[in-house]
Amino acid sequence: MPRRLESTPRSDGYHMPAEWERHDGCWMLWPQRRDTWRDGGKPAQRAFVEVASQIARFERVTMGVNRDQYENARAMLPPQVRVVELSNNDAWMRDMGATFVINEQGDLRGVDWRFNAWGGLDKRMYFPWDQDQLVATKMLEIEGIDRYAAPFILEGGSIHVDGEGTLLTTEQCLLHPNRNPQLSRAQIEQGLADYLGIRHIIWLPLGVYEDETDGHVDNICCFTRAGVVVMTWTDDRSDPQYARSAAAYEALMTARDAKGRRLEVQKIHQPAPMTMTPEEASGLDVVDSAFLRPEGERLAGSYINFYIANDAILMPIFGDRQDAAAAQTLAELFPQREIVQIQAREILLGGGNIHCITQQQPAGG
Ligand code: KQY
Repeated sequence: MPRRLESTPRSDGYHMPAEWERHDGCWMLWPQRRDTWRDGGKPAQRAFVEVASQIARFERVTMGVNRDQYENARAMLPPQVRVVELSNNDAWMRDMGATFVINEQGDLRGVDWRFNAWGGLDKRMYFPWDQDQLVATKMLEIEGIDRYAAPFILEGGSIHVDGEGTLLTTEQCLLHPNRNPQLSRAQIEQGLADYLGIRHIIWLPLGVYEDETDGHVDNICCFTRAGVVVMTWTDDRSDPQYARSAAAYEALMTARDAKGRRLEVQKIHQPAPMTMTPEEASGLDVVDSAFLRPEGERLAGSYINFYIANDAILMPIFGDRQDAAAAQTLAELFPQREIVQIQAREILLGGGNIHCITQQQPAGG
């Protein structure tokens, strides 16, 4: 039986590897929440099937499903995707799932963060999240992997690492009073060092405009290899994203990583601003306990929210004139990987994208 460990990954010689290191597989959760996914989740389910099917060409995929959707998910997903009953309140495996850490021998362990649905009851009101809080424990139990219970709130989408000691995040999210108001910045930095085995943090001020996660880094910037990052950009100075991307660019250009290197910073132009249509908004259930998502609301569209699979990049596209250029840039940044483009508006309507709905399990030694 897997153990709950009272030490920390850092003290035990574990660290979070980079996403481009070899995976054993990928974890996802099945969308059905009617106040997040329109039309009872059906359009999103089709998009998740496409993501899972494409990732399964490169690594094994496990889909966690609530019991009332088990048969439907099993029927919609191809046989090579493993479907397991795994209760959840919503489908953002990046944020609810375990973050895997590895040691020199290739042994794996999992970090189970505290989760409050992107800000608790203060603002977001994605109540309840009691089942989401248990997802990491259960996936580690299924895999027989020992677990560290981190004593602070963190979502997987709010961090990226280079696997060589550097972590990338945003002040907007990690220092937001709706996450860990009892902790100082220094204490948060210490927690990240202890539970992810990192030595150096690059702080970006803000995430993407109107990103309801309070600016998860995985929508604005990520490492593509050690020393190289790619970020979302706009040339339109009148767009509210301009100042955010410019501030991130400035921070990245003056940063050094854990090994003292300056970063190479690549840009991908964002898709044209997208908003929720009246038809899309009317397909959502309105409940008091959920964040209201009205028509006309700007969607936090970004090409940066891609998943690095074994030998492939799964990238969101939106039917936008920037799609082709974004795919070309990613092909240049990942010359050894197939670039798989997925129409991802239905995932974006829920508040995130492909990176947010996936969680890699590194290959052990
Ligand atoms: O990690 C994400 N971007 C998911 C945010 C979802 C918020 C709930 N709709």
